[in-house]
Amino acid sequence: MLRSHYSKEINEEFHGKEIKVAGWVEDIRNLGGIAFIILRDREGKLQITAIKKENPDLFKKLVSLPRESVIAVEGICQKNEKVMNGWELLPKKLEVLSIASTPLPMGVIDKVNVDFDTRLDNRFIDLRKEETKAIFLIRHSFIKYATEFLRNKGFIEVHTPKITASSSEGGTEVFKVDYFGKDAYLVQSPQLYKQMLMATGFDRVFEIAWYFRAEEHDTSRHLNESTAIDIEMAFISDEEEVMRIAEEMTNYAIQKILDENSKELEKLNVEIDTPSLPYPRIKYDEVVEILQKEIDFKWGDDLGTDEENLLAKHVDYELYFIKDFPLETKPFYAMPNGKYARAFDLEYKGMEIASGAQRIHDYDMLVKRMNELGMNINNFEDYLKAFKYGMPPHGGFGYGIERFLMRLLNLKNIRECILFPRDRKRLRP
Ligand code: AMO
Repeated sequence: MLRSHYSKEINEEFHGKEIKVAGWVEDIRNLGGIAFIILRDREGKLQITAIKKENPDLFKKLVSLPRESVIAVEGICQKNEKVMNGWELLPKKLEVLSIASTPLPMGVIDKVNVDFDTRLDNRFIDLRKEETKAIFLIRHSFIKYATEFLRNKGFIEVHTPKITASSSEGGTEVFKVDYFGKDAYLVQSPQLYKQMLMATGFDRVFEIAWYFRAEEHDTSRHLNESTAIDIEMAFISDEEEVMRIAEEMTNYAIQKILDENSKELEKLNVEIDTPSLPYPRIKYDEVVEILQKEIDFKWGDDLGTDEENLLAKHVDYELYFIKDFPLETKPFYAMPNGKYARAFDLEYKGMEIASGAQRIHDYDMLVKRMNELGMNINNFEDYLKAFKYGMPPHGGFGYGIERFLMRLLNLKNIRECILFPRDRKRLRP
């Protein structure tokens, strides 16, 4: 065993006891007869205090290690009010597990600002930084608790194909792949599959989904490969039932993050209040009225970044829904309601983080709608078949994980929220 304890596990009972810690050499301060080594592990840091005359060989080996080398140290815990965390380790045995090359491509504790590309090029080191790591610990909590909420509400976790024969969200924004000589595509979302699953009797499903979108634009809020929490639920009477799941899931996860991630939130300098339920609902028609007071905006126009930002200035809430969109602005599968769609977007600080709808579940109506939109229904044969033999009313949403985190943590670039971002320029690492 290379490690008996993490640094943070040391407490009063450990004084005078022997333990084994392991991690990265963050810093070395050699004063000649005594040296202070900061060892960093996943949970925190610990000072190793080496005294030359007590063990000259070990001392020499320790102080000559390049920063960020990996070691395991066996030693005696000693209480010391004067050192970080109130504890130090007096080393007895040292194992060098990996020597780091020099110079490092970027520092871990240095205060100098490294540009974002250098950080992403060296993501494995960037993730050693406490602020970067904090984002992913909060991401972990968000997914853990959002899905815990869904499981508690009877949703079943599913995994649908990522390579398909047809596109789900329409448009040309698909990545084509060669599938044994046939054309195939990476899925834009699990939309078609999660709807087909509503014809099975599963009733409520969710998926941590991968979205692949060959969108050309290079913005701070778009990724070409992103992740989402997708849900679909059957036997609903309207889209409001779906919206309630979205808002309650959000509040549940935020509350848990507040309970469990105070250290990480502090590292990122973020203060959060749990929003009150229900979130306000703003109808698209009201949005038009608000926007028309300031800009040229016609009924039927899509809401872009500028419009969303402008709207946010007129709303006193951080999280709110926009609903009752013009039918034409929403995908073919959204349930019509006169000239409107039973669809909604969830906005967070002026950016769409999720969108959803009640869907068309009637086969004839769906085919009619697809024809109206000029879609080739032959490409959707398998999807449409699921509507012919018993399909209950249903609806769902897709909830962007990176978008949510970006807003929760006030981050300027969505790439901060995914380990190895894929964008127009970045296919590596
Ligand atoms: P939509 O296309 O609105 O809806 O996507 C749902 C949510 O996914 C996130 N998202 C993205 N995040 C980062 N980069 C991207 N390129 C990107 N594209 C989407 C956003 C968005 O709100 N099938 C429907 C959902 C449904 O109705 O169930 C869909 O995909 O947060």
